[in-house]
Amino acid sequence: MVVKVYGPAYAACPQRVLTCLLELGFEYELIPIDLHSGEQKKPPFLLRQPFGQVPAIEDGDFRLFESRAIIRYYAAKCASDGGTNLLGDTLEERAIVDQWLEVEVNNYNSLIYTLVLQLLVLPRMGLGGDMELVRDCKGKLEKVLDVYEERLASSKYLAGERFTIADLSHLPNTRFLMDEGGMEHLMKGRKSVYRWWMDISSRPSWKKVMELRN
Ligand SMILES: N[C@@H](CCC(=O)N[C@@H](CS)C(=O)NCC(=O)O)C(=O)O
Repeated sequence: MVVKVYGPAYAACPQRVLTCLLELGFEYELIPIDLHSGEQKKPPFLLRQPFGQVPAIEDGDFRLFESRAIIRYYAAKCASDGGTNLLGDTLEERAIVDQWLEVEVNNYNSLIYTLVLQLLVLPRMGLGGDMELVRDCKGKLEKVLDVYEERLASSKYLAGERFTIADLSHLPNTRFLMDEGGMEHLMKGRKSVYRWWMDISSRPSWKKVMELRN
């Protein structure tokens, strides 16, 4: 079954899902949603995602939204079918993957979400970003990255020695820091974090998603 992914390939949350599907070898069809015209807030799309945000998927009769729920689902499906395992083998390994996925949502994404809003979205709408808030978020992000540095100094990937969806989930937001966010120095200044970024961002799945943006 071909997985229909609703959402543009340039947006971070659909990128998370596309990278996961590519890693696991699921066939997909990308159905663009025009965020600029507000298509995600209109009734046909709201039937797929009642909060008016991308991505959403349709896989036969099965529908799902929330990018991290989607990647968890496909990772579990693939692992239980004996395919690529992006989750870990034991209950404990899987719990560590979950732990870092939660860190990504609560400690990492929450700060970067605010930075993207203040530095990209509001200026594009002709509104000035709140630079005090940006400074505060950057300071908090440095502390989070210090924790990552410590972890990644003794572990190849966040959840251990293998690449998992916990690492994958960090790709879209970390690209923002490295590119238009102008915060490359925060990564480069942390040897292990930077080594990790260079590793995960060189995976063919992510490179393909970067091509799909154009
Ligand atoms: N928690 C949701 C967040 C979805 C989200 O923030 N999507 C953004 C694109 S990355 C979006 O739809 N933005 C347009 C909007 O909010 O109207 C997920 O991970 O799927």
